[in-house]
Formats: sequence, structure tokens, C-alpha cells
Amino acid sequence: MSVTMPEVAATRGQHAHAVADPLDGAAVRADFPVLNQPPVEGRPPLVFLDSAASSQKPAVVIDALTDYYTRYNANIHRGVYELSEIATERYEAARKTVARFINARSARECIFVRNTTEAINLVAQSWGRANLRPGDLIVGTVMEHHSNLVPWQLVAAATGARLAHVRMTADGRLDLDHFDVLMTEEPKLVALAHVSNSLGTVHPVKELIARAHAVGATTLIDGAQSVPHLQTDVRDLDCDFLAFSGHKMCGPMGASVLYGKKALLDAMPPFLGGGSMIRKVELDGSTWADVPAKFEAGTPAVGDAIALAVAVGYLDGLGMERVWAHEREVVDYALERLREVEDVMLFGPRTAEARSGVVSFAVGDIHPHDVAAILDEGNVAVRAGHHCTQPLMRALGVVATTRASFYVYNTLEDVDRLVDGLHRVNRVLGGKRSVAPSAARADEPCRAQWEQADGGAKVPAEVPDVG
Ligand code: 7TS
Repeated sequence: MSVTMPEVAATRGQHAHAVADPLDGAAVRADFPVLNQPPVEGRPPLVFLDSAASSQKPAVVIDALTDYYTRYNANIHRGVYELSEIATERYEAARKTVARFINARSARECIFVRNTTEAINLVAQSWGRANLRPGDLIVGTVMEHHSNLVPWQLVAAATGARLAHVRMTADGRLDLDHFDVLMTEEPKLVALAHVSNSLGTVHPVKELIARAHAVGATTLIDGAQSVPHLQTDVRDLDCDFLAFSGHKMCGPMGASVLYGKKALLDAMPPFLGGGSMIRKVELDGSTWADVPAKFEAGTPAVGDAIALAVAVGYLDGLGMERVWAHEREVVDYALERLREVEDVMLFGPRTAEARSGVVSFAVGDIHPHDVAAILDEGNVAVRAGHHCTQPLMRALGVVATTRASFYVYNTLEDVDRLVDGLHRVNRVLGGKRSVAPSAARADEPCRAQWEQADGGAKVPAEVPDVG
């Protein structure tokens, strides 16, 4: 069943989240060229529901990149000629824009990196190797993206530190009692995501950071799925490090940010050595530039950083409160409408308040790759797989999920298109076992441990033995 316009309007009213002037997803969509291409014959317009992987880019960001390469492309911090001076000035201005966006005390606390993965590896290799000793504890969670797990495994192997992971509850939240138990072991570091990329759970990080600091731990927040969606204030959170990806927040691929408290960054050794990060080089040793240059070895992605600042300006223009409220509305509606689809099982918290714009689900025992492929036939783009969270998939007792993730340009009509597509999935494949290869581990018996928190009790007795 598709929702007619009057019903949509009624639902909008019912689920409106309090902002005076809500975002109009359709108007925002008009800013994004990819979403406004003439449809290929016979295909409906694209519904893009994979923004958790990477968002689309508005025309202003694409124009900023073109402008950079057309008018003032030059390497920075070295030329005395005008082009290089302009590029340098705008690159440093971009740093200030990003710093303001997260309310850092100083732009020096923001280091440009390629992506969240690089930001976390920087902290693991620089802070980790300098501060971790054999037996020290690093606390993560079972819900982390591999980018906030594997770097800690590597540094633990190198230093002799230990890893422990906060468990999760049946409805996809962190087990806060277990968190407290782990705090009694006085970890050196607590590294966790603000928002889960697979389940969309929003963790109470401010509270958790305070509890971690109370036992003397340093804290790293993986903000890849939060900074694009939630107003983020590093002073209010009081995190020691925050990593986030520009390309998930309307910016280009190639410029992302590591925030770190200045005193910590000052005390850390370099991550990569080379040009730009030195003060003085002798043949038998070197000294380092001040932060942030100390952590920006080599030529940075100048145009990408400048365009990231334009993306930040774009989001600021929309207003982060409105961005969040808009996503709440779309997700609320998606959670409600997905329940209409036969055999759909939702993962993660049941209320939009506890989650961001990410919805993971299963359709009976149909393999998520098959679900995504049939949705793609209707030009609805979702992601299927383990979403780089294999331990989380194991905790859920599945090999993979289908994931729809929403952003500023999505509308309630996009949710309707998703739901229509899922009805089609059921018509085409309902009740059939998938023949698609497993996205994660087909070698492991998968027992579903999942229970619906609302008592709906649609628990798969067994997750398909695909592959
Ligand atoms: N942390 C989280 C929470 C993420 O969601 C991602 C990417 C990363 C780290 C890594 O970011 P990157 O910019 O270094 O790649 N998440 C996803 C995703 O959910 N689907 O594709 C990439």
C-alpha cells in the first residue's frame, strides 16, 4: 500500500518534531545534482538511502571544488606567489570553519585527514604507542565499525595492551551496567561511536565520557555517524578526541577531521613523517612543527578541505537542529511503515528518539543482497551486508542486514518507495531461501538472539544458512 498525499500530510503532523520551521526534504533535494538527473527511461527517479556510507554533495560543494581547481589550485604553506597564498588562506579558513562547527576552542585542535579511519589510526599509532603499556585496558564496544576496532587491535598487539568490549542489549543499545563494570578496571582509553552505523543507536556519550574521565581514561568518540546529523559540541561533550568524515556530511571524499584537545595533541609524537610536519631536519634527527602541521605530513587535500568548509556552511544554513528534526520525522515514519511489510524484522531501538537516520532490517530469511538487488530494480539504493561491523552482526545472530540510511534530502515519499519495493521483494522472493553468497560468515551457525523489545516477538528461529 502506498500512502496518498493526504495521509502523508496527516502523518507528518502526527510525527512532527518540534522545530519552528521544519526542513522541506524535497526543496533540499533540489540542491543535489545527482538526485535530479533525468531518469533513465523506464526507471523512476533515484531514491538514495545509503548516506551512512557516503552522502550526496550539493551543487555549492561541487562548485567550490571546480572553483578551486579552476581559479587557485596550488600547493600550500610553501609558495610565496599569489595563487599559493590564496590556497593557503582558504585552507586555513576551512579549518576555522570546521572548528567552529564542532565548537573547538581553537582551529589548531582540528587536523585534516582523509577519513575517520585515518583519524582513528592516527590516535592509535601516535597516542596509543606513546601511552599504552602491557596490561593496560582499552575499552570499546561490540557495536563499533571496524575502523574503531582494528586500529586498537593493532596497537594492542604492538604494546601488550588488552581490549574489552561493552556488550549490547536486546534492543541494540549499549549495556550501560557492563560499561560501568569495565570502568572499575580503570581503562586507559575508552573509544566508542556516538551513533552506530549499523543500528542507528544514539549512545549517551556525554554521560559515558564523564564516567570514563572519572576513572582517568582518555576518550575517543567516533563521530562518523553523528557529526553529519547532530549538533556536536566538543566542549560540552568534553571528549578528548573526535573523528569524523567530511564525505558523510555533504563534503567531498578526501577531507575529514580529527579533533583533539590541544594539550594531548601537543604531547603526542608524529604519526607520519615527511614534508610540512617538521621544524628542523638534520641528517641524524628532526624536530616537529606545532599542531596541526605536526600531523599533516605531505600535501593535503587542499581543494577538498576548502569544499568541506562549504559543506559545513551548507549544513549550518539548513540548521543542525532542523537536520536532526527532519531525520527524526523520516525515521519515525519509516519505523512505522516498515511494520506493514510482511516478515520485516527491525533491528535496533524501536523509537526514533534513541536512533539516528539509520534503519537496519531483515525480510524473512531472504538474503539482504537479494533484497537490495530487487530494491535497486525500482531505483531505491540501500546497503546490504555487515556494514563493517562483523562482531555486531554476530551478536545479533545474523550474517548481514539490509540498511536504509536517511539524510537531509530524503522525504516521506522516499520511505513509501522503499516500502513499495519491499512488498515487491516479498512478492518475488517471499518464503524462498536465498541463493546469494553470504556477505559475512556463512561458516558459522547463526542463532538469532534477537527479541523484539516491544513484545512483537518476531524472532527468526534461525537465520538463513546462506552461501
Ligand atoms: N566509523 C563509523 C561509525 C562509520 O560509520 C564509518 C563508515 C567509519 C567509521 C569509517 O569511515 P571512513 O570515512 O573512514 O570510511 N561507515 C560506513 C558505512 O556504514 N557504510 O559504508 C561506510
